[in-house]
Amino acid sequence: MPRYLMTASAQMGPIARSETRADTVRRLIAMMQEAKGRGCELVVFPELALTTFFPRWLIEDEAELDSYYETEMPSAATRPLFDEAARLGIGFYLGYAELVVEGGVKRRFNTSIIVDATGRIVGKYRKVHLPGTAEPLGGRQFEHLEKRYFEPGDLGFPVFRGFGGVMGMAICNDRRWPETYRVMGLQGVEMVMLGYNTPFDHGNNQCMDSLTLFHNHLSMQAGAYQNATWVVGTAKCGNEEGSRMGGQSVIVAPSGEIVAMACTVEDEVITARCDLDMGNTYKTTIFDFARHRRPEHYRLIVERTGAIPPSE
Ligand code: ING
Repeated sequence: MPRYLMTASAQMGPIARSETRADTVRRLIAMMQEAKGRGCELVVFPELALTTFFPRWLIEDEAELDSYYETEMPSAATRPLFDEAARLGIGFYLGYAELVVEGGVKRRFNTSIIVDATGRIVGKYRKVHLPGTAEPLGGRQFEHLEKRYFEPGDLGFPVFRGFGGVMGMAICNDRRWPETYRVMGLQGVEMVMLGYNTPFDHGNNQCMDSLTLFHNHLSMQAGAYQNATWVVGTAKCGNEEGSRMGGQSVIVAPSGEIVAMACTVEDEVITARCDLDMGNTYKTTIFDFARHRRPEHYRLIVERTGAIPPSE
């Protein structure tokens, strides 16, 4: 009997700097209701889904910077999203900026959570691969200051049991790095959920920037296929405070095929019936890691090429 998981990717259009948490939570709830109405058990929201993509600006006032972070999850402003999820009986992935105080020190992370159909948080992830710079580059309309506003994630790439399978999370730039999927692939992941905010001008290089949408799908399709896992990639997109960001949210099968794709740059729900057993077709043949992978040789090969100094 296939383990079908009816899954939704809830793409968001732009979030204006002036939008409140109540505004964005209302938008998320509307898409959650549409996903449920279309029979879904899980809905994947974008990265930093509660605010505009603030790392595009140099923000020197600490109080203003702190205003983009959540100090508790759920908070009074986000509790309605959790309550509606429990009322509808649908789980969700949510990306947000996390601010915690540890030993009197503020720590800031680009974070995502998985919440089950009862409204309980069953997993948390903190973005490992932070693109951009810590200091402004200047000379461009928008910065990309994630290294200034977040620490690299300290939770690794864990997987979580839920929704009848093995679930994993990533965030935006993580999807470009094969290690992201492989660390979860080695843990038997069956679905990787991720949100992204991907501006078209990041590379400041016309050739590279013209391939933004291609590289978006290439990264997720490769990760899905090479680790025999579903990948759900959900954009926040459109013209957000003058910064144009790519959409084309997708649901990718373990075969690497795109089975659903958004076609607007607005709030848009796409859905797919995901057979969580589909990955086994690959995990027991061409990507049977036990039979075919040779980790003991990889280090030897790398050492011989000098990429990693030979171990003493
Ligand atoms: N954004 C972008 C991403 O990795 C980027 C940064 C854009 C990198 C385009 C390379 C090319 O999709 C975030 N938030 O990581």
